[in-house]
Formats: sequence, C-alpha cells, structure tokens
Amino acid sequence: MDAQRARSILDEELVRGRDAIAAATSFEELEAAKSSVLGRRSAFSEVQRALGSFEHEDRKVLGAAANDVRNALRSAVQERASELEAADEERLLDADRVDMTLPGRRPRSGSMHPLAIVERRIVEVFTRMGYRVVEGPQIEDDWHNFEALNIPPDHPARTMKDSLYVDVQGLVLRTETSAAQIRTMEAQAPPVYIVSPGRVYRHETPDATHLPVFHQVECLAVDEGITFADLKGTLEAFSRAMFGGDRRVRLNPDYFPFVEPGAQVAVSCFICDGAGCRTCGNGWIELLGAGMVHPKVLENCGYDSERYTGFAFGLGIERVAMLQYAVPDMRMFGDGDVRFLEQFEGVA
Ligand code: 2NL
Repeated sequence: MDAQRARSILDEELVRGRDAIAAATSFEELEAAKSSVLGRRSAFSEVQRALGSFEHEDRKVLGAAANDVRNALRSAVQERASELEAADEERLLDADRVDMTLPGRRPRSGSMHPLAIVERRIVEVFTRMGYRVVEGPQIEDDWHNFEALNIPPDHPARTMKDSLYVDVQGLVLRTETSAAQIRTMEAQAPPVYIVSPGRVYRHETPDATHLPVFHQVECLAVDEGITFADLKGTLEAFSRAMFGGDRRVRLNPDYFPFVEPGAQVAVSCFICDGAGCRTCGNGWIELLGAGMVHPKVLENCGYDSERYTGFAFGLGIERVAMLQYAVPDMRMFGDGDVRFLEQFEGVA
C-alpha cells in the first residue's frame, strides 16, 4: 500500500464509519459498526499497520491523519451511544406515563359485620364501667363447659340434642362463653369484673330465630358484698346505655343451673316505650338471662362462697342486632350476601 492509497482509505473510512455509526439503532449495532471501522481487521487498522513502511514525512502526516480519523470515529461512537441511551430512557418514560388528569380508582374498602358492630357496642358499655374483656377456647372440655358451671351429667344441656361434641374424648364446642369466665376465676383471686364475648355452638336447626352457631356476651362480677340490687342496677345501666336513657328492666324468676336465684330479664321496648307494638308485642323485650352466681360455681373455682358473692348475665348478639337493625331473619347474618352486609357500611 502506498501513501496515496492510505490517504484515500482514511478519507473513505471516515465517511463510511460516520454513516455506519449514525445508522446504528441499538447498542449491538453500534458495537458492530465500531469494530467494522476501527477493529483489528478493519481497513483503518491495515493503514495503521502500513504506516511503518512509509517515508518519514508521509508517516508523520498520515499518522496524524489516522489519529484524527480514530478520534473522530470514537467520539461519533460516544455521541451515538448517548443518543441511544436517551432514546431508551424516553421509551421507558413513555411506557410509564401516567395521565394525572384521569379520575382515580377508589379502592373498595370493606366494612364491619353487623354482629361485630353490635358486639363492640355491647362490650364497650361494660369496659366503660371498668370491666375487663376475657376470651377463651371454642373447643372446651367437660369441666369448663359443664361441670364447673353446676351442669350435672344428666342435665338436658348435656345430651346430644343440645351440644355439638368434637370427636375427641370429652371435648365439646362450647355452649356458652361462661367457660371462659370459669377459666378466669380459676386463674385469679376475686374481685373479678369481666365480660366475655364470643361464638358459641348448639345442636339446633337454623330458622328465623335460631342458629347452631351464634354469639354471646356474658358479664360476671364477683366481689365481697355483691347483691341482687347490684345485678338489677347493672342491668338497668346496660339497657339504658344500649337502648336509650328511659329504658326500664323487668325480672321474672327463671332457672339456670349456674345461678341461684335466676331470672329472665326483659327491657321496655325502645320503639313503643312499653305501650306494645309489632316488635315487642306487650311492651317488653326478653333479652337476657341473669342471676346470682351459684355458690357451687364459686367453690368450683376455688372461691370462698361464704365471703364472696357475684352476679352474672348473658345475652345473644344476634338477637340484639335483629332488634337494632330490624333484621327479620337470623340466618341473614351468616348468608354472606353483600347486598345485606353493605348496608352496614359506615355504621362503625
Ligand atoms: C342466656 C343465659 C346467663 C349466666 C348467663 C354465668 C356465668 C358464670 C357463672 C354464672 Cl361464669 N352465670 N352466666 C348466668 C345466667 C344467665 O345467660 O342464655 N342468656 C341469653
């Protein structure tokens, strides 16, 4: 190769190189263009290798020209690389573009179940009076569900008709939340002022007013000098906090094995105020079971029944919720029908 040929190769390669570099549309193509114009097997490299064989003057001039070509092509590569990078970035931003003027998609938030709302309201009435909330297992043993509560082995509540037994020796799905209160009394000395909300189970065919799985809140106070008057006063305070300031309570004798005496408690109707209406019939709504804790129950928990007395009462959450929200059928609480449940949105 002579100097003249070298000169024209450098000129051609500068033009061809710039075109190839500018034509690259990806980093791969740019890399290929770069190695085709500056790589070891390129015409440019051939010129460089030939430089040594030229006259001194030619070598100086062509060497400088080769340097210029190499620098020009390298900066063309750099420039194209920056352009490709910017284009990549632009594509990314485009793909990620958010239209800030579109209306937002409001997330659908759930709402509390009506039974949860009512349970919370009931429990709050008691916690405000200083009661503590206790909970216990839903699968209970015979002692806590029956024996300690003075329910003897031949009591009707023991038979398969009323209880749901687990297929493990002696275990039962608790039939009342009292079991949790027994556990609390076993674990601590009096005084106790506790309230126990929760799910309970009975062998029952569901209908408009019965469910095999339902919910209760029970209240228990044990201390020195607790009397029946304390029971009635507490029932009145609860009824007024729950159903309005002018509620009255009525107690009729009733039997529960775990209390003596026992009473069935009615509250004056919060709709007709006792006059009689569709909801109550005769002006009274039967709502609770109550009584003075049976001395045997206290002794079963290790309490001295000569020194301590107590009252207890319980009520069904479904029953209260039906009254409060005029729900005609208890089964609606468990159906899971969104049209029913969404009506309680924003209630609590
Ligand atoms: C009902 C019956 C009642 C109790 C619950 C109770 C709990 C202990 C000791 C004594 Cl630990 N009694 N609870 C007492 C009387 C009635 O509720 O079926 N209510 C709807």
